[in-house]
Parts: sequence; structure tokens; C-alpha cells
Amino acid sequence: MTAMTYETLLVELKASGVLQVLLNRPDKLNAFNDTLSFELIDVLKQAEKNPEVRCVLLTGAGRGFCAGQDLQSRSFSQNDSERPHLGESIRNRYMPIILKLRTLEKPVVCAVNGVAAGAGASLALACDYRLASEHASFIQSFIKVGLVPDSGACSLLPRLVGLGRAMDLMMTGRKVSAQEALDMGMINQLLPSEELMEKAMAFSQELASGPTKAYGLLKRAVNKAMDTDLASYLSYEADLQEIAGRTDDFKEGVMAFVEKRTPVFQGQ
Ligand code: LHQ
Repeated sequence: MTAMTYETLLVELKASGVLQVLLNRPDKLNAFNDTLSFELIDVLKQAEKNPEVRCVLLTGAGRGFCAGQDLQSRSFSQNDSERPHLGESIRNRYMPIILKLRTLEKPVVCAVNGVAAGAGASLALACDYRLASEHASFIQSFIKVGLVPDSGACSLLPRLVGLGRAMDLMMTGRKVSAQEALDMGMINQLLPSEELMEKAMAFSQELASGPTKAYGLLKRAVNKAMDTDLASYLSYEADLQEIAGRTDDFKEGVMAFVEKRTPVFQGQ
């Protein structure tokens, strides 16, 4: 078990290969200040580079998951003479996080322990799998403060819940309960709060013992399929399967099937 030191995150690499990342500004419902954004970018880069990491599990400390941009941070203070450069902030802080979550070639699981608002909701949407506790809720708060849904929300949310539902949530900024989120396909599992972390960790461990390279290629395939025509995608898919077919884990998977045993994947 290895721990890494950050100011706004608690990060621990478990022996199972799960990198647990806890957003740790509980007094602010884990809202993104600059430090949290840059630390999260750093931890995701480390996760990408470190072969011992075979799954990332993201969650929040305290009663919130993440309340989006820290609206009290100095760089967002409002006065008449100066307006903030939000475009720059998005490009430097949010875009790298969302892109890295989507392109990291390892599974990313999100345990939504409480409210996920604004960019905090987008953060959850960008993960590969969402478990949520009964105390979780999701708010597309952007419109409430006069902003456009960001951090990928307009791309990710309609794909998960459909255009009609996404427009409702983004235009009204209303709070969605964990049960409604489950019903509309925004989350994968709803759990009693006392079971959330145990179940999320067990699921992450299962993924961490899987064929890591195939998960990575699967993410590449899905990303490609979301923005290209079928013929181009099918050709890309053939290239990816060529790569998967050369992995040790594919060899092990087939051998285990033939020998009627459970495969032991090494992530290679
Ligand atoms: C907060 C925050 C917060 C600071 C709770 N900031 N302190 C925007 C701009 C630029 C670039 C990129 O992207 C974005 C995207 C965005 O994320 S825009 C959307 C920003 N987020 C919001 O608008 C959500 C604001 N928060 C809320 O609406 C509520 O706090 C929710 C509904 C999340 C939770 O409500 P409650 O459960 O009633 O908790 P609370 O409001 O009492 O909050 C608890 C504390 O957390 C409180 O501090 P205090 O010192 O008074 O106890 C809040 O001030 C603080 N907090 N969100 N975003």
C-alpha cells in the first residue's frame, strides 16, 4: 500500500492495483480550487504512467462528492472593473482532467458519496462506471449561475440519459436524486451509504485484476465510435483487436477457457 502526498487529495495505491483518490476539501463539499484541479491532473498522469495502477477509484471526503468550481476562490471574485477569464480556466484546469479520465487506458470507477454539482457532476459523468449512495444527488448547476454546462457535460450527459432528459436537467438545474439518476441511466448502481465504499472497492479490485490492456483498448474504441462513421470505426476496431490479440492476457484468457479454469490476468 503506497500513499502519495497532496494538499487537497488523499491518494493511496492498494496492493490490489486500485488507486483510491479521495477529493479532500470536505468543508467546501470538495469544490475545485486551483490546487485541487492541478493535483487531480497530476494524479491522473501518475496513474497513467505507473503500471502498478490497474484501476482508479474516485470519491469525495465528507458529505459531498464535489460541488464544482469553488465560487469563493479569489480568481472568480466578481467586480465591475474586471471579469474572470473562464475560457482559460476551463482549458488549463478542467479540460485536462476530463480528457485524461476519458483517455486513461485503465478503468476509472466513481463512488458518488454525496452531492455532485456543476463541474463536480461532469467529473462523475466522465468516469467509466458510477456507483452512488442513497445520499448522492446530481445538479447541473451551471445555469443557476449563468454559465454554460462545462467539463464535458453537454457531450457526456445526453449520451448517458438521452437528449430530452439532458436538456431538462441542464435548462432547469434541478436536483436529481440518486434513485432518479439510476432510473435514467446516469449511474450504474445505487447502494445504501454504509455499503458504498466497500462495494465500490470490491468492484474496482475486480477490474484491477482484469485484462488491463483490453480495458484500455475498449475505452479507445468507445471514444472513437462516439465521433466517427461506422466504416471508419470498424477499421479502427480491427486495429485495436490486432493489438489485443497480441497481449499475454488474451493468451491466458483462451488457455483458461480451454482448461476450464479462471484466468489469471497480469495486465500485460
Ligand atoms: C462551496 C461551493 C462551491 C465554494 C458549496 N464553491 N464553496 C465554473 C466557472 C469556471 C470555470 C469552470 O467551471 C465552472 C463550472 C462549475 O462548476 S459552475 C457550478 C459551480 N457550483 C455551483 O454552483 C454549486 C454551488 N453549491 C450549491 O449549490 C450548494 O452548495 C449544493 C447544492 C452543492 C449543496 O447545498 P447544501 O447541501 O445546502 O450545502 P451548502 O450550500 O450549505 O454548502 C456547504 C458549504 O460548502 C458552504 O460553506 P459554509 O462555509 O457556508 O458552510 C458552501 O459555501 C460551500 N460550498 N459549494 N461551488
